[in-house]
Amino acid sequence: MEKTWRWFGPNDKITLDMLRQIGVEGIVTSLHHIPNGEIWPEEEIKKMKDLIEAHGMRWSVVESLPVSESIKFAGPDRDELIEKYKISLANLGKQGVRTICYNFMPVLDWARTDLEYPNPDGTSNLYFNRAEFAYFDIHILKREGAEKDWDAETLARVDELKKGMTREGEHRLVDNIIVKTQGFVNGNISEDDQTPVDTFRRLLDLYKGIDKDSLRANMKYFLEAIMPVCDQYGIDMCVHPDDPPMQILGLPRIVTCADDIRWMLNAVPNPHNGLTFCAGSLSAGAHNDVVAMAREFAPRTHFVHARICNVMPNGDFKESSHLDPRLIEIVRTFETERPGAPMRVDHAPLMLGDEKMKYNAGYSFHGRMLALGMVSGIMATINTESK
Ligand code: DNO
Repeated sequence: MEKTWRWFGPNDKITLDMLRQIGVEGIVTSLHHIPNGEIWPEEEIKKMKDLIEAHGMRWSVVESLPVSESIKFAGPDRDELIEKYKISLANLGKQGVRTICYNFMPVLDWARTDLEYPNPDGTSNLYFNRAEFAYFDIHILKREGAEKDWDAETLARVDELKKGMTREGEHRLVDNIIVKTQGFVNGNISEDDQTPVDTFRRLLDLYKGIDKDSLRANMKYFLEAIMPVCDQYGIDMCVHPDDPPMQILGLPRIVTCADDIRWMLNAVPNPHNGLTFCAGSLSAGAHNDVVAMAREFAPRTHFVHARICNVMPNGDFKESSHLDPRLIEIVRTFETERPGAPMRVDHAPLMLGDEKMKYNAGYSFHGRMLALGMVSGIMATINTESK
C-alpha cells in the first residue's frame, strides 16, 4: 500500500520536509481554510497539490470533503449543496486528486471522552469511557429520554460518576467530546465556540424525526447524484465508518457493521462508491469481526486507516498497538488485495514530548511515526514472504 500521512496544511506543526524524511509517500489532507459547503476552486486545489509535489510527495487522498448536515438530513438547500459538492469533485478530478474520504455521521464526526489516558509505560492514548459519555448525554446535554438509551450497568456507573463530578470535570468532557475532537475536522464546531453545548443542541434538533431509513435514503440520494462526476473523472468516494460504530445521542448511524456496509455498497453498486476501511472505528464495536470484514470489503476499499481498538467488557474502548495480530491480518489482506491503495495510521499514542505540542487529538508526531514504522514493517514482511 502507499504510505500516507494526514497533514493539516501549512499551519501544521509537522512539516512536509519532516514527512519526507520518515518515508511518507503520499499526503492526506483537506482545504481546511474553505468553509464546509463552499466550492473548492481549482486554483486552490492546484496550489495545495503543487506544494505537496514540490516536497517530493503526491496528494493521495482528500480527507475530508465534508458533506454538509443539510445533505444528511435533506434540508431545503440540499440540491444546491450537492451541486456545489459536484463542482468541487470535478475540480479535484481535473487536478488528478481522485480519492475522497467523507463520512455520513450526523452532527458528530467521532467521539472520545479522554484524549490523554495514561498508559503504564508513560505514553498516553485516546480513550472512550462509556459511562462518561452517557454522563455527558444525560447530565450535560440533558437530552430528552437519554436515560432510556443506556443499559443498567452504564447507568449505575453514571450515578457513581455523578457523586464525584466537578465543574472542571464537566468542562473537560465538553471540551473533549465537542470541541477538541471536532474542531479540526471541518465539521460543525469551531474551536473558539463560546457556547458549544448550545450549538450542539441546535445541531441535534436538526435530526428530529430522521431515523435510520431516512438517513439511508438521503445517503443514497447523495451518492446517486455525484456518481456521474465520479465516473467522468475516475473519482473514488470512500465513506468513513461511524466512530464509534453504534447509535449515540439519539442520532441514527448507518455505517456501523457489515450489514450496513453491504447495504450502502449495494444501494449504489458503482465501484466508485467505496469504503475507507477504518479498522479502528469498526473494531470499537464488539459486534464487528474486523478481520473478516477486511476480507469481505477489500474489493470496494479505496483507502485504509490502519489502527485498532480493544473493547472492554463494560463497553469502554481504547486504541491498541499497531502490532495487534488483528491489524497484522488486516494489513496482510489489503497489501495483498489492494497493493496500491493509500494507507495511513492515526490515533497513535502521545509520547516523547508529543504531549507538549498541542497536536490535533489523535495526530501526534512521534506516536504516529512509530506506528507508521510498525505498519511499514508488517508490509515489508508480507511482501518478502510472498516472493
Ligand atoms: C478522526 C478521523 C475522522 C475522519 C472523518 C472522515 O480521527 O478518522 O475525523 O477523518 O470522519 O470524514
